[in-house]
This record gives sequence, C-alpha cells and structure tokens, in this order.
Amino acid sequence: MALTKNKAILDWVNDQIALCQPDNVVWIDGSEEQIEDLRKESVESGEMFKLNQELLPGCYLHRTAVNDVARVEHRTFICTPTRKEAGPTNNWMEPSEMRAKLNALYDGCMKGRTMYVIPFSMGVVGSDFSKVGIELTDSIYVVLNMIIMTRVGKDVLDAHGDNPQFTKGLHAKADIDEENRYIVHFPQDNEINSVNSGYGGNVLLGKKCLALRIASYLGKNEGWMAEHMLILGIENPEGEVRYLAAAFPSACGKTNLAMLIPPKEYLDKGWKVWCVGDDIAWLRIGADGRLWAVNPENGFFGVAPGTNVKSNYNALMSTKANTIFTNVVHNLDNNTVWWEGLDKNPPTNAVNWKGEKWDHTDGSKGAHPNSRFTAPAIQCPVISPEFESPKGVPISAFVFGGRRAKTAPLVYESFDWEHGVFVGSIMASETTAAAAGQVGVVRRDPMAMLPFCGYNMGAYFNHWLDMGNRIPNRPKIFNVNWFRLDDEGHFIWPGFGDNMRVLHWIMKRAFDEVDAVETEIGYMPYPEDINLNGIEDEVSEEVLKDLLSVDKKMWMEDIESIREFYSKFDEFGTLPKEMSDQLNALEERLKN
Ligand code: OXD
Ligand code: MN
Repeated sequence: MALTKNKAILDWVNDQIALCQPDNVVWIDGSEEQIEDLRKESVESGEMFKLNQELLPGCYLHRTAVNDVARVEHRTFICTPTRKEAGPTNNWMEPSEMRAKLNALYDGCMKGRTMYVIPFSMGVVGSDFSKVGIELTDSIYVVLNMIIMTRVGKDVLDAHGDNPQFTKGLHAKADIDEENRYIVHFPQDNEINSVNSGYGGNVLLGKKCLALRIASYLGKNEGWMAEHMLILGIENPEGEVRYLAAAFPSACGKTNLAMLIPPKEYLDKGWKVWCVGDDIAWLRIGADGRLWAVNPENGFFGVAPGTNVKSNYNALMSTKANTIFTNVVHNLDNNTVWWEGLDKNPPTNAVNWKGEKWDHTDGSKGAHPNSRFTAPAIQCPVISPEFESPKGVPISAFVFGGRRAKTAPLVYESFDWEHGVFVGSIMASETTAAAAGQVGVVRRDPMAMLPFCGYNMGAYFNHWLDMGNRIPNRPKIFNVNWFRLDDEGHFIWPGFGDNMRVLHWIMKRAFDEVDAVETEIGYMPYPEDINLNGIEDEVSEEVLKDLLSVDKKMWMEDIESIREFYSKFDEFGTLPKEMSDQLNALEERLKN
C-alpha cells in the first residue's frame, strides 16, 4: 500500500508501474520487521549470503554479475536539451531520443518481479539542507544498500508532505546486458534512469547520481555546492575543532584520510580527528557568512582491498556489523569474508568474487579490485558528534589533491579564491600500475568531479567563482600530494596518519597562525613549520626540501597539458576567462 498521499509522487510511481509492469509493488517503510523479511527473502533466493552472525552480526555477502563490477562512465549520460548544457566532459543525448531508447528497455521489464518503492532522504530527514528522492528498483540488494547509505522510510514521506519536488529514480536490473546498460540523468526533470546494472555506483541512485550529478545542477541554480569531498574535523588539545573538505580522484586514499589516526606524537598531546563524511559534501553559506557542509550520506560504500588494521583501522571497525560485502572472498571455514591486503592469511577453503572455488596459491585475486563494503557511518569509531547536525559544520579550508610523482609539492596554498578555483580546475592524477593501461599518464580531473558534474564543467568553474564572490568568510584553498617519488620510484612521504602533519599546517594557515613562502605556484611552508617530530629518520631535512621543491621545467610541461585540457571547452565557449588568465599568469611567473 502506498505510504503517502503526495500526488506528484503517486502519479509518477503509477506511471512507472504501468511502464515496467511488476507483479507486485512494495513500499519500503523502514521498519526493522520489513527489512528483516527482505534479508530472509534475499538469502532464500541466493541473492545474499548470511555471514557468521557471531563474528559478523548483521553482515551479508553479495556477488554481482561478472560483467557488472564498476561504474560505467562511457554509458553515463547527462541529457539536457542542448549539448552545450552538458558540456565537453559529459556524454550527451537529446532527451526525447534517450527516453525512447530507455522506455523500450523498461517496457514490461519487471514482469514476474517485485518493484520496491524506496523513499529516501539525502541528509537528515526534514532538514532544509536535505533532498528527498524516490528510487524504484527490482533489486532487494539495492533496497538493503540504500537503507545503509541513506535515510529511508515512511518518516521521509511524512516530513515531505505534499511537496511536489523530489528526485525521481528508476532502476531496473533488466537482463544485466552490458550493451544496453545506461545510467542517465535528466537534470531539468530532476530524474535518473538506470538500467541493466546491479553494481552499487550505478544503482544506488542517492549517491553519485543524486548527491553529485543532480545535486551539482540543483546547487548551481539554488546557490549552493555539491562536491566530491570528504569532510573531517581536527580537534586540538584545547578542544577546538576546525573542519576541512577535501577532493581527490579515485585511488588517492580519500576514505583513509577521512578517518585518519594522528601520529602518536599528536595523540599523546590530545589531538583528535573526526570523520563527518568520506565521499560527498553539500555546502551552503550560513547566516554567519561561513560555508557550512553536511555529508548527505548515511553510510560508507568503501573499497575493500587494501583496507586493514594499519591502512584504515576505523574503516575496518565500521564493517564489523550490519555491513553488506560485495564481490569479496567468502571464507567457507568460518563463513566470513576476506580480501587482498586484509592480512597475510588468505583462507584456503574459499570462494572468489566470481563464485568459484578459490585457492590463492594459483596467483589469482580472490576479491575483485573494486569489491566493496557498505557500512553504517555511525559505526565508525571516529564519526563526528556533528554527523547528524542538520546545519553541518563550518569549513575553514578546501584541500585538493592528486597522485603526482614529481610535479606537485607536498602542499601549497592558493594566493586567493580565484587562484584556488584554478588550482582545483587543473587537478590531475597519474595512472598507477594497479590499473590497466600506461603507467604515469596524467589524467585531468577538476575538483575530482569529472565523472560527477551534472552540467557543463565550464559553467561549474563559473559557479565556483560566483560562490567565492558570495561567501563573506571564504575557506582558503590548498593542494596536497602524498605521492612524491624519489628517482628510484620510492614514496618519500610516509602518508597515512602522518598526513596529519600537513593538515596541521593547513589549519594554521587557514587561521593566519603561521607565515609562508611565496612561490610561483602559491604559498608554501617554511620547512621548519612542518612538524616532523618522531619521523626525523624517515623524513630528513633533505627529503623535506625535495618534498617542498618546485621543478619549473616540469611545471612548464604541465602548462602545455593544461592548455590542451582547457581547449576542450573552446567549442562550447564556456571556460571562464578567469581560468585562462590564471594559466597565463602562472606561465609568466614561472618564466621570470
Ligand atoms: C567512489 C568513486 O566509489 O568515486 O566513491 O568512484
Ligand atoms: Mn567517490
């Protein structure tokens, strides 16, 4: 039975029922009783495995189809009325053409299946900051993941009342046919369509689809920002907490940074780090003139491989109960899970992510490299006391970063907001040996939003510039690089918890508590202002000098690659002049 009288919601749901023709329709009310019934059903059908409830209470394992293990950027579309609105970095199709294609795929696709109606809120239920969506899906796995990742249930509908504004999300597994897999956004209609996939990033429509692509579009029109950023708070020994938001492309350790454990030197003095979010930030200007951020999600959808007690203790602890694991190894001896990098004891009686009997001695990987855990955020040992705050936390610094072997120094600060937007726009990461393809190839990924910006990226840079003009008390903007290599290819910065030392300098700069050196690329620390107590052996004065050096020749080469990237926007006439002016100014400074 429908859980609302909201006419806009009912009309849209009924239209999709007529299109997909499910045998049954079930509204998700969010009650523990209903959720437990769904878990039971999914175990009976083989969609999920119930894991050892003594060792992993409330935990389940799921395996996706082998052809369906990651986000599909080449099949992700932004369907705006004109090509120009989607811009040069998004796939585009004319909306009516795309709708005709999708309607043919959806037509009768849920015959013999159940449609679940999931009312969900991104952000705390009822907060002005939050957005409501309805996801329709034929997958119990999606329902159970959405219940962890978002706030789901009747409360959401009750708080929404008869408000006709909501994000419409339709997901159907259909045949998991790669050739007909589409992840489509109609920003003007506040609508998302996903078909022929069962993998998280493509089907948990609250996450990348709503909270980034649709929300970035809404944010531009409504005067706020939706960013691919973690949010963390740093508490000093006096108990004052300062917050930053940071954007990194994938494979740069965003979840690790979000839950960082400070070095012993800091812990002993009483420093603490609080995690507000690990992936997405929604930011608005507060009445006090500062920029306030909330994490619109309610859980973590983290990459499992490489997560261990040392790399991310807090993430690992978050997964010890009420977690759904996807595409990891199933240890049959004790009915638990395992992945590469968890520990040095791979199970011998096990099943790999494909569902095959697996023995690590054959050299194959047991867990898919993109295997995941879906865990409730409140289980994180360092979840911020402000996590549920409807107004969020005040941001004092933005941090951009990427993986650069040589070009980018450990840290630098932009000269001002406009220069900071430029620094974000030229963000880049070098490919690693872990991924297929050439190693060391530079990929531009402005603000880590390249796959997630729901409109023309040139207009998005402009929105950043506009916001800068409207925020009375602007956060300062920084760039970091944890991945500098020496000539033999070894990392020269220890990273992980020691990144706290750099965040410490960033926060001092944000509050004008320390001087800096002015260089061609921005403000940089005096070496003595980076606290190396306890790691002097690893990071000598010499190494620190190297970490903070600017190689002008490499920067000049980078300028060429930035020009090439910027030229993509020429055809659309959308790159703000401020960005090309900044690039020219940087070139001038480097030449002199
Ligand atoms: C993610 C991503 O899964 O950015 O968060 O790809
Ligand atoms: Mn992400």
